[in-house]
Amino acid sequence: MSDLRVAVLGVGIMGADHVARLTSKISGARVAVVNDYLTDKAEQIAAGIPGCRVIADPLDAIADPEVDAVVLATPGPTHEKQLLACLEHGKPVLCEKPLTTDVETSLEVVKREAELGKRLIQVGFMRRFDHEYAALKAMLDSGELGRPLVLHCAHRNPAVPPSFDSAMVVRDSLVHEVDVTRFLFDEEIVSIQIIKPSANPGAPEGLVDPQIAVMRTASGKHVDVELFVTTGVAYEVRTEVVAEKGSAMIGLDVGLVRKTAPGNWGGQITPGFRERFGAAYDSEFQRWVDAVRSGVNVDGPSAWDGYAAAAVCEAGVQSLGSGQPVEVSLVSRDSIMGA
Ligand code: ISE
Repeated sequence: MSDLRVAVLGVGIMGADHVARLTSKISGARVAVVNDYLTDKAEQIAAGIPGCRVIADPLDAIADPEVDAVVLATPGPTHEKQLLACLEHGKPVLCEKPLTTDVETSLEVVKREAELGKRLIQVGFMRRFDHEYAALKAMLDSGELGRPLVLHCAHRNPAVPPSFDSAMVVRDSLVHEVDVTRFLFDEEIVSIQIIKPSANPGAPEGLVDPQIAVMRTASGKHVDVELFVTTGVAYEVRTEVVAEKGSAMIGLDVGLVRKTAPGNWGGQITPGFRERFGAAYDSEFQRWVDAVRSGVNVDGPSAWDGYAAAAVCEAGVQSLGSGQPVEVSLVSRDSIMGA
């Protein structure tokens, strides 16, 4: 079987990482086309990959007959048009979060894909491919812990770019715990409240940080998430499920433990999400490539997962403004996908 010819759209930090991953770590695929609004950057990346071309217009790159599948690592506001083009040309697409930047357009994308009757879209919620999250999910599904009741999470970043605002803490960071909750519990989130504790004096002016998100699932499970994106320390993502018959925790960052004189012990926290979730991205890409090549429907996070996450984040941003719990508004899944 010949290699999957992939177009990577957007070669900023994540896109360039994905180009490198597809080129040197993933089998069965090669980067055939790159595109970026910064043409020089695209040229520079293409020059390092044998047989890789630059196509200046992202829609032309999607339509190109020598492109079998697409990776979108472009800015969120461009996703809707690019996803619809992938659907129109029948090209499988792995889209970095967000699916689109608002709930209405996300729903439109879900509907258009459903009309095709074939899954072409996978959303890049990479945590589902992390071995610790996979082990936690398997443990919950095995029933060993009984019914899960509560989820406690911490999501800490050492720093964020200057453009990061308070709503992005919800839409860009919390969105991962939103997906993790839906993944682990197999149910929708019905309400969310964002609480604002004392602000970190080290956070940039105007950034509400930390934030605490309190969510409730359809069956009544409680989820709380501490979001703190300017810790100045390192990258920490911890997740603990408390269930009827015990609890389970991941993300302790206990790799190598060093013991040195005079009586010290310690280890290292991963510096950022690219290091912490590097192996998860690798396995996400390999599974996607394998599924697309073998003609099997992709089984990673779907357009619906992207839409549901967008709806929860929308309610979260409303709560950030009002301080009150906000109900999540979702259309019925069966009305789109069929029962
Ligand atoms: C970033 O966009 C990510 O996706 C990271 O996983 C997350 O930890 C970070 O807060 C986001 O800004």
